[in-house]
Amino acid sequence: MRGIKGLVWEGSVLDPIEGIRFRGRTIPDIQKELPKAPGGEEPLPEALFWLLLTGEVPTEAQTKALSEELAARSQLPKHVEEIIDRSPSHLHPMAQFSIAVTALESESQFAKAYAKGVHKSEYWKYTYEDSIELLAKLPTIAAKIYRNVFHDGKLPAQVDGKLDYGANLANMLGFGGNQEFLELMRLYLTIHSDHEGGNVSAHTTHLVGSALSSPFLSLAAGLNGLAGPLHGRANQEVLEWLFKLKEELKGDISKEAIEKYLWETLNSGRVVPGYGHAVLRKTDPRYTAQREFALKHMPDYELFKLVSNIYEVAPGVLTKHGKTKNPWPNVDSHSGVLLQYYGLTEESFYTVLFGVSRAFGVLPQLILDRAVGMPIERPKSFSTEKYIELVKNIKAGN
Ligand code: HAX
Repeated sequence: MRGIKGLVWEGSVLDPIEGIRFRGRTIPDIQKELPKAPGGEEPLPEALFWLLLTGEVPTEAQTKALSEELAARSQLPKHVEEIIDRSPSHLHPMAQFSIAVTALESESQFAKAYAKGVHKSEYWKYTYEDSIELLAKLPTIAAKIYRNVFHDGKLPAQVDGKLDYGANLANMLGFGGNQEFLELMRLYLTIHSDHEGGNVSAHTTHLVGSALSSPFLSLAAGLNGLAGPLHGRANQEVLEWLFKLKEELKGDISKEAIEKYLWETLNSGRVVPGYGHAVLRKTDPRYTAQREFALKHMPDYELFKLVSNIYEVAPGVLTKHGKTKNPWPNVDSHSGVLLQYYGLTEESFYTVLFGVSRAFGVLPQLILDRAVGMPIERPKSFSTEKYIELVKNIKAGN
């Protein structure tokens, strides 16, 4: 269905050359226009949620009120905590994340209101309530999974009602002492949020939501799609691929050695993770924003230099290979390196952070879908045999 225009999505539009615009604003625009934390430089994701939902940039006071509301609603129900704590550590963090979000269904005001027979003109209000509740709880879920799987199972900090969303997430993960990491979280959560409606996670959330499943069930479905290696898990794949490259090249990260490794990947029938895109035909501006962050905060970091060298070689190799329509890097090519630098080295966790962010993009649309009474999504399908018949008829001029 590549290129078929068949969805309505208000929050963002993706231009193949220019990249993403959130309600008409580029990434540099939102970096400039959205409210920041005191002393901070990067935009706050909760301000982006406001923008995506309403089309308006919130004031600092409005953003602060939203940060406070999200912090106040961050506590998990006991059964969700228990489900996370009982998950075995070999269960992928994204599977744990999806299970925990599904288990929040018990809290759904929408599901309860629907069961009571509330009028459909009211659906959006309950969807809004559920969405705020869900966003509020995601950092605690993510941090619990991270601390359980990779550390001692204890949260090093509780949510602080005075802090913004990114800061609370960073604190609970255990990186609270580092102001640069806090800034990275704010930037990361903002730029990974929305990428128009047709990508797997956004489309799935919208599709499942169209059956009037609650925001909890709808987002969980989207997260399951985000967990795929061709979508959000590409950020994990990139790191694994980089480490193998480093091992095989034994420290030689010259362009010639990288080129040889790229060909080995392609000739073995695998994709080069972090490169290519279904819509983009240029370097992803989300890649560029992260590259600029790296140039500012870690210009001499070895892994960043490696990513930069690959950036100089891979587009040429992929063009020569001749398959991919877009030989340029996407968002996932860069995100993991930044996290590695600050000590968040467990790459199988990275897609969870992407998932927290993606909620900021897909939930506003779910609220709007309910507000305008979007119908259930149900495209028509045919068997291959029927398609052959249709094509034959077209060829015969019938
Ligand atoms: N390396 C090798 N081959 C690639 C490639 C890559 N990075 N990107 C595309 N191709 C191949 C495709 O596999 C396809 O080959 P076949 O004809 O043999 O099936 C061919 O080029 C044409 O594909 P395309 O039209 O250019 O790309 P698609 O729209 O089908 O797929 C993908 C887009 C992003 C899935 C694809 O480019 C890819 O697999 N990239 C690597 C994985 C990745 O980085 N995914 C993250 C994308 C961003 C995102 O969603 N983040 O969450």
